[in-house]
Amino acid sequence: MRFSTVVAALAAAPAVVSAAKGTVGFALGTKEADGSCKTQDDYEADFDAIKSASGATIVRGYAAADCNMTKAILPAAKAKGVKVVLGIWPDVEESFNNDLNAITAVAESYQDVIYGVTVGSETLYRGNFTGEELKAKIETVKSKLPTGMKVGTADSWNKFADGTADAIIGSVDMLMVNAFAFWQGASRDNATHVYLDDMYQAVTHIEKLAGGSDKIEIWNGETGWPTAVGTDYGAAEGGLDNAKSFFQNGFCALIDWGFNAFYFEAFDEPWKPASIGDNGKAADETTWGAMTADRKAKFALKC
Ligand SMILES: *[C@@H]1O[C@H](CO)[C@@H](O)[C@H](O)[C@H]1NC(C)=O
Ligand SMILES: *[C@@H]1O[C@H](CO)[C@@H](O)[C@H](O)[C@H]1NC(C)=O
Ligand SMILES: CC(=O)N[C@H]1CO[C@H](CO)[C@@H](O)[C@@H]1O
Repeated sequence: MRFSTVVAALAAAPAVVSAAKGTVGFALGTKEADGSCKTQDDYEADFDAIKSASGATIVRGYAAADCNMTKAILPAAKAKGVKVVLGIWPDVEESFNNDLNAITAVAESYQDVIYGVTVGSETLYRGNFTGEELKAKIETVKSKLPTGMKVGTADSWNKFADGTADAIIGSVDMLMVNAFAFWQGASRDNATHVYLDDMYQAVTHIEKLAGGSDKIEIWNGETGWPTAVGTDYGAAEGGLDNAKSFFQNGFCALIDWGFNAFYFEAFDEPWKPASIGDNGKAADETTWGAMTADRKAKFALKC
């Protein structure tokens, strides 16, 4: 779809756009730069930095029991007026149970701080579950949480667009659609186009199936761009200026059109080991932060 068509479609369809700007959030890791688990004080420092640089007051995590995240982050969030989307990692039974227990232990007392719960991150993309299997996990979680607490999942945009996620649509309150123009090898100049097109395809499919735009709360669950030079993927080139361009022209465009979105991620994570990317090359995942590990914004973060 042409960029102008996407923009026209977004503008013409109240289904996916509202007059108000969307909400900016950040994905947040559980570890300090040296790999130690964050404490409540560390999360409070995170929130101070995020709020002052971007104005954002919502973050999301991935595995509630990892590093005892839930215990440390919720009091910090309450103190700083921040909301948290907690995650359950359902891929293996042990983490599913640990994360779920960590949340149910505090769900009642922190109902005002927990924005919602995601069951799984890209499990369909990895082929770990079918839609039906994921649906069962989501419904189990929903049955254990206080009534009214939002439950959903996060997955790659194409798994929503191509129908892989169809089975879960009737069981979720909230969906996180991940879309990385970078991992699609988009050049800097085409990144915004690719990103908006991904979101458009996923959102239109979800809304069609759900029977309207008011049925499921949709967020862009992750997007981002690494700042290290040399971390290229096809025509997508890592670097500070390219990341800044993507944040300010791509991410903020989505926000301007009324979508809510989480930038991946708040801070660099230098402790992360190199992983092998989809192209078989070593992928450096340490520099995706909008801020450095010592919490300094790399570029202007207000949309
Ligand atoms: C989490 O806290 C418990 C005590 O409440 C402790 O035994 C455990 O080692 C902690 N786990 C991590 C990963 O920090
Ligand atoms: C830009 O992205 C769109 C959508 O993915 C694609 O169709 C188009 O070929 C790309 N253009 C360039 C110049 O790479
Ligand atoms: C249900 C299922 O397929 N679970 C698998 C998900 O992936 C992990 C590894 O990441 C396996 O250990 C699980 O068995």
